Amino acid sequence: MTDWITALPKAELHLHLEGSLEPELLFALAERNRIALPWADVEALRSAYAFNNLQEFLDLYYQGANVLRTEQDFYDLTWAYLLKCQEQGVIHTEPFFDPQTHTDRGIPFEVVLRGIQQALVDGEKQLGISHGLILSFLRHLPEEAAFKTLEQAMPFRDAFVAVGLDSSEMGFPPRLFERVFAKARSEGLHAVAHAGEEGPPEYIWEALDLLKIERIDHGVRAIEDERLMQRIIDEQIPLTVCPLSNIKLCVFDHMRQHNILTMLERGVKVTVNSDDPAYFGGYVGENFAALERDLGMTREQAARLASNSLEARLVK
Ligand code: ES4
Ligand code: ZN
Repeated sequence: MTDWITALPKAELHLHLEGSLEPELLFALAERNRIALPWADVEALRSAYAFNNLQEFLDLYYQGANVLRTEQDFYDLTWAYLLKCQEQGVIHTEPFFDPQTHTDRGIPFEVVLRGIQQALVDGEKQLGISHGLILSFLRHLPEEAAFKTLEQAMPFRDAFVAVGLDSSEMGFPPRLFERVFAKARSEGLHAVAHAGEEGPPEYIWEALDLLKIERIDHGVRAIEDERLMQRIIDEQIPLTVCPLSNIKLCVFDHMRQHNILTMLERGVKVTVNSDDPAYFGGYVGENFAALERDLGMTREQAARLASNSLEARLVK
């Protein structure tokens, strides 16, 4: 990664904290919590990071999250991510966490939240990195489970800025979560959602019109629908694009086919993000570097992408 990329002040707007769990920390937490792992060592785990689609990745990602048990575990996970931010010139982050991944394993909501929140507060004080935490619902689980999660979160309302929607996209359209998003918005929370990663443009329309989201996570399939493109450009709705993720999950065959710079030049407010950096081969800086290497991104384009990320923050 080159110095000029590091030097650009950037915000990261699409990052799953559970996806920043590096194999080394995963093994250390397994040992600390006396959990047996199905992989012999860090290398064996790393070599399992080969995916044909989103679901194959998610299966491993949920398995990895199983080592996260205590408040200290969630603190250590978040702190390691914030140190990466500092290293790479990320001055603001709006990370997701998936409470259901943990509460469904019997970890209390407040254990997860307190660990993450304490690290974020320390990161602000000690590293100067500002934040806005996003509570994300798992869309492969029922609406009722999302409602229950929102209820558990409400005593900690001030710890979040938004709700999100992630996990398996195909077969789980945004419309299934219209009511729970309405409830969250009535509590004054912002709304974002994964849409148009693997799913069709119709899912992006639903996320905008029914969930009333302010920012689209991924959204790369918007390019298939010209009327949708016009709306996104006219209303300057930000897209949190994750280039290395899209290649690892076979959304595009090769980085040379990625549409992020085409979108940028058409006037879409696209941003560069890492999604699940421990699994996809890098943090924000490595994502920028891949765009330079394979798409010939210029410094001027990089500066616009970085400036978009600051403008697209929910927390300013
Ligand atoms: C995710 Cl890349 C991606 N898509 C949907 N849900 C997710 N959760 C973690 N990473
Ligand atoms: Zn994501």
